[in-house]
Amino acid sequence: MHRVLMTGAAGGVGAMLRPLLREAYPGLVLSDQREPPALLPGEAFRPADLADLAEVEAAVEGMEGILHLGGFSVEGPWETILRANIVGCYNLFEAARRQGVKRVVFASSNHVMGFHRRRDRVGNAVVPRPDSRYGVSKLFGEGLGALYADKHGLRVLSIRIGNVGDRPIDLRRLAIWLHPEDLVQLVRIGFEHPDLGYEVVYGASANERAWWDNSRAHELGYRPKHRAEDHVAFALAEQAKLPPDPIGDLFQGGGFCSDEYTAPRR
Ligand code: 15L
Repeated sequence: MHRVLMTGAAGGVGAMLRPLLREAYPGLVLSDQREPPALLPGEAFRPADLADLAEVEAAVEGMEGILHLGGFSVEGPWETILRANIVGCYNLFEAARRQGVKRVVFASSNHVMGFHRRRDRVGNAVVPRPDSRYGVSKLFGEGLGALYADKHGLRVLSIRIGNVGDRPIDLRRLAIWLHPEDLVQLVRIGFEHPDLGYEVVYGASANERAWWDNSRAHELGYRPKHRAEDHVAFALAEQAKLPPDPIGDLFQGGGFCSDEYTAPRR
């Protein structure tokens, strides 16, 4: 895999992955609506608005693999989610098909499963319970990935990413934290595993408090190197600064669940 495109390159996760992915894929090409800061000499950038199929096709032309981080990365108004994550994700997969791209790694999200309770341990065969329009849009992206894999032979890995960063920043993140180096390991499985057709895995480091059964990722060779528990004092100290969230604290999606919540208390 030499020609790899990363969408959403100007975003937070894109910035963390850029230097790590460049080591693995020296020909890494970056895409976003705006140019990422501090472009290095020789670092290629292709601008594209995900809502514009022609622009997306131009960006993916000649690529073998795409890491699709692009889109809107939190809850937002329907019009925003529709444009960036529904239309945008369709355009990404359709452009990949038209341009003969071989593999797509799709940045899905833990918010596909957000309304599962924290006491439950969920694998990738459990019914999704999205916690937001954003979570639903990520589920749509997973569906597109499966469709383009089954119908058009694209090889697709959907990673239900937890929370990417240098360390877990509260109690919830002790369960779902993902170090950027571990994310790169999962991305590489998506680009390099010889038998990949369509797979869904969870994007979490080696977290003792995990709510997810990530055995499929392990079967595919994932061996996370980072442990949330190594940062437990910091995460709990940060948690102590937060107010209780009677709904969010029950569910895996946290504040994404309590936001706009109008159902009876559970
Ligand atoms: C996500 O999917 C978001 O992209 C990120 O900004 C965080 O909110 C993360 O989930 C999380 O659940 O912590």
